[in-house]
Amino acid sequence: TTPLHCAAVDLGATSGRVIVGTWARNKLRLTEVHRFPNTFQSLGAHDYWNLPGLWAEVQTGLRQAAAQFKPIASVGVDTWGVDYVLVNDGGRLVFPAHAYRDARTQPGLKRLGNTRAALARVYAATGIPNVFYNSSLQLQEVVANCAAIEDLATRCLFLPDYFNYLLSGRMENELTIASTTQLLDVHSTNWSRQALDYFRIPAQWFSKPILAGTKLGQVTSLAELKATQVIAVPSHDTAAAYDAMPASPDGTDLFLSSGTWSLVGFESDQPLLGAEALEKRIANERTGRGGYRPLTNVIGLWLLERTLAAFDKRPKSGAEFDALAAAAAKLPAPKQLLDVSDLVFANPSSMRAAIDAQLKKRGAKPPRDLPGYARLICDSLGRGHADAMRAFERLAGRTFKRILIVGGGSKNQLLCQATADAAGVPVVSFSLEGTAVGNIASQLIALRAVKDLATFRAHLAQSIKQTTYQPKSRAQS
Ligand code: LRH
Repeated sequence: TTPLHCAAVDLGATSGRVIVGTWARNKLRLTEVHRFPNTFQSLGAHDYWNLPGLWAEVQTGLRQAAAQFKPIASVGVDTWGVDYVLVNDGGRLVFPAHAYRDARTQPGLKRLGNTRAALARVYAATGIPNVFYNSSLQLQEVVANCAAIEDLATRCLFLPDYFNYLLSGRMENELTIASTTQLLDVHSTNWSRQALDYFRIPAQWFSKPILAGTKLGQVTSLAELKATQVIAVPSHDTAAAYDAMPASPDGTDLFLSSGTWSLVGFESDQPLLGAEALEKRIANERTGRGGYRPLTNVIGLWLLERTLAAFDKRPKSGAEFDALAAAAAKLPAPKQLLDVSDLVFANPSSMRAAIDAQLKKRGAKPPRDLPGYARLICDSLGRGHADAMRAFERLAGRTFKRILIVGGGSKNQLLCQATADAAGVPVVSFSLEGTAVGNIASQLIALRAVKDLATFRAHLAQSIKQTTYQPKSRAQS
């Protein structure tokens, strides 16, 4: 059989990549053709994404893909959740793209947090808890503070929707990314009238979300790819990463997509709702097929990324990072872990100072050096992952036998071991760019090269390398 080449555009908050997946004889081979850093930038009081810069990198990557692989059958885009653009009918941006860590949502966050009845209603309607980055709070802020926006904007596109539009000329909202907004009805695949009304967001800005696998037409903006199909994939990176989990079909695997954020969750045919789920901040996001992936968002390697930035001698290569991890592993376990759910870590000017301040409050001393911080952060994240697992077990009445980990953090041995130790179950790491794999899986299914996701996962499980971290001591729950 002739190999089939699909391109995945995978944009993360700290780095982006274009990866070509080549499917032949039921095996997927990945080639990273382009990787680039990403960051938001501050201007005055606000934080913005550099969209022209990102689009230039996406084009560079896709041209590279087209030069190396002929033909590229299709392309799919996934990005981090919640961020959006507002455009007019001609697709022109009418408002700058803000980054989700911008503090502009704080008043709305507090208002909803302090109104228990409204909070419970919004949660019952959308299945999404009150988190500072929600698109609902971001859009609420624009509508409230920029009155003219309702005349200027006719459409709200979430970032993968916007890149799909730049590639194909078609404006659609895709389901998985729509499910990160806190504006989607948790019981259907439509927008929630109740949530839109509460936040005072115009309903006409959205169209009924499409499912993953929808073909959007040929690439119209790059001559080199004019025969390439644009396919809507599970365009929320976390949804794509979850699709790449070679999970056992009996539902006993907990999923951890580990990158800037740690997304801990599982797949289910029903949402997890109610007062306790809300209190545990369980987000009922969706799969590309319309099912549910209840998850909690633990702060993730953002803690480490921002702490490394504070040190001059931060590791610059994989080998240097391994040396740091080895030094950290040799240290005694920290006496006091961090409370990783503390909002002070969301976007502090100095992460190191924020960590030191929290430790001081809890009567502990700051670590002496970088390995000390790395150890403290990985152990604290491990504890955060384990706490999330226990909450899911209680609320969903399930028992998880393993934790499957993909994403950048799956290569971090310290983090994998700390998670296994805290959770008391084996952690299976696939050292895999899960988001790109899930993105490509959806394209292969849409192109009918693979029957369905279960078949894809079974093939993947056959061919993929895995490392198991056994728990060193049983966790106390
Ligand atoms: C991770 C992620 C996560 C959240 C956050 C805003 O990249 O998509 O699931 O939605 O970014």
